[in-house]
Amino acid sequence: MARTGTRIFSGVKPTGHLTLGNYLGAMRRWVDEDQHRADALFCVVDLHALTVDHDPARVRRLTRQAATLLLAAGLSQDRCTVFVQSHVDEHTRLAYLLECTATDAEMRRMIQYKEKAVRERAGSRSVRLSLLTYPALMAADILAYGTDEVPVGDDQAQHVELTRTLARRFNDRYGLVFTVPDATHPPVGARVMNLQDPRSKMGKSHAESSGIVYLLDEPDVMRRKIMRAVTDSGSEVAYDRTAQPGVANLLEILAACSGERPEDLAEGFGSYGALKKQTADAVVELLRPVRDRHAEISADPGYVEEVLRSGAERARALARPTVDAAYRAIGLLPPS
Ligand code: AQP
Repeated sequence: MARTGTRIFSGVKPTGHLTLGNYLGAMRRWVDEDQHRADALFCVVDLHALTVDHDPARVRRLTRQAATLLLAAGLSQDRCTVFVQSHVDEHTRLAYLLECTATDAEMRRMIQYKEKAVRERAGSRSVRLSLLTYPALMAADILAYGTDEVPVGDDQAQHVELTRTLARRFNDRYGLVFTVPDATHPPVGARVMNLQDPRSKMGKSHAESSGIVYLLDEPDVMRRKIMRAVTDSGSEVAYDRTAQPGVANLLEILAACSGERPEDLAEGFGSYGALKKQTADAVVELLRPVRDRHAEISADPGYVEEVLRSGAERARALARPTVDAAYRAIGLLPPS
């Protein structure tokens, strides 16, 4: 696990059960590529789950489940560092300095803030201040580790861009402390859409679950959801995201599973039914080993705890010098 030159950081929020979107957009690359080619850290970003109305016991449960799923998907503690965000104080220590670097206008421009604030208000819930400021915490998650690359789905591109802006601004004002990271996205599967509403992202925190494939859904449930996916009027299978978003989503999911191109796949189907069936089969087979391994690892909770304990210890040691340097650079007197 020695640093090879490139450092990678990414995370998942325990705001719901992890989805096919999380897997295709992020986790699969972490497992298949990132942990093998770089010094990679993967984090269950539990503090981010507190930015919207939450149930404490559920967040705890989902945090453990997300960590277990990361390991079940194939992250190995011999190859990378897996830990829980709240176990490493450096994240919140640095977040405050980045709040002092960002402007409120920058925070208010974030699409996720706008969308989630609307959702909270629609549910007659007040909008937590942390929903507005959370991109500063996300920037801290990334910058604390001298991260070069942040492998994420498309929906996180704006937050990574803000992270880059804050890193540059801090470095310009106070001296070179932070590495300016790049976001990386998968070639297909960077934005898996909701099966019932293919113009919206498949997000894990939606109340209505029929359009969302969860990694731990039973195979027959996955199949049913995909077979009932909303397609478009007409019957020709063509890859056109604007005119046929439902069909395009299925083609992209199948392409992400099979390694082919959605355009090429479209030519091989005579009906929506055949496309749905092949997509359902591919998703079930792709996720079967993850579900099986999740069951095995869950039977040994001591193993997960040990991975998270040693992961947090390593993460703390990596983050501390950078965060201390940021404290000094911004003008805070070090303790004697
Ligand atoms: N639908 C998606 N397609 C591709 N990538 C996705 N990701 C999330 N959804 C999709 C990527 O998965 C990683 C972890 O995501 P997250 O935990 O930060 O956020 P989320 O799953 O989008 O869930 P939220 O933010 O709790 O709320 P909802 O569900 O309401 O949107 C990230 O790399 C993300 O890009």
